[in-house]
Amino acid sequence: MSETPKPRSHGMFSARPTAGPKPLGTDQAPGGAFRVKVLTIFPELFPGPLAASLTGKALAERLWTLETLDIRRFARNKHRTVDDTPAGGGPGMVMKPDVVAAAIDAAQADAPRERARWPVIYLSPRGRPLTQARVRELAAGEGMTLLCGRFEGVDERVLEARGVEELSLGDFVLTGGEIPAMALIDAVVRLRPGVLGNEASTEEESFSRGLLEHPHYTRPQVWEGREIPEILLSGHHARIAEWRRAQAEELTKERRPDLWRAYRATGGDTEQSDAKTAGRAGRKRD
Ligand code: 4GX
Repeated sequence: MSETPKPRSHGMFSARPTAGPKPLGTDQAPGGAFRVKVLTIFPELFPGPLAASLTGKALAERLWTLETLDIRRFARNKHRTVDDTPAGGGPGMVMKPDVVAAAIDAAQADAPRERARWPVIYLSPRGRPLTQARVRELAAGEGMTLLCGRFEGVDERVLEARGVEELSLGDFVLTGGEIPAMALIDAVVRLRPGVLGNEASTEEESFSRGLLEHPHYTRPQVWEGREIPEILLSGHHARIAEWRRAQAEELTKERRPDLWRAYRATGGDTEQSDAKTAGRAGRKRD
């Protein structure tokens, strides 16, 4: 006789039906809460740092919800085995496809089938690099399911069979996908309406314009003998904006030639065509 694994939610903030009428003034944000499900063998790591600061406040306000599913609960045998030795030999262990598939299926049971509205994402150094553009798309959806791998990774067949998207946070190797999952959640949740208080528009920031950010300064005016650049104290807003743009371009050119090439290829430095910048529009440097 096969017992049906009962996925227990470890999330303190999981969405659950509320009994009776809701009090006034507690309506969800427009579009509803963004729902995140995390499949992990370490559910106790969540919400972790996501419980703090802006993401934590938004979680408490139910602008987003977090549900963790312990992958081990979907293992069939007595020892709750989630991994096995790699076919073909070699070091380490591989997460079993049957166990991982059961966990994914349980997570998707009450989620939209359409992957565009609710993708299943596996965090892995083999994935396509995560971009702010993908983060924006995810934030426009209803939710996402994140699979956190440990060991040498997950059996390839489960990724194929369940249409799993593989995303990488960068060219380095961690011990598991939990920290990348938290980073992805943070990046997505901060773009949801109501999460960033009155802070700067996210359209202004790094990557939205294809450039790294200009340097920032605050008081004191002189610190350890270093002065704030004079232009920033001038009150000339147009000249300040121009200075910042030049700084952003220099930094990008020097540190991120890949971003710089893309920026130039898409005419990022010719975009502004109003009176103030028309004189330099179209001018290409380096
Ligand atoms: N960006 N990790 C995945 C398991 C694993 C090992 C090998 C596939 C191949 C990572 C990253 C990352 C650690 C998550 C290893 N999966 N995830 N895990 N870099 O390093 O996203």
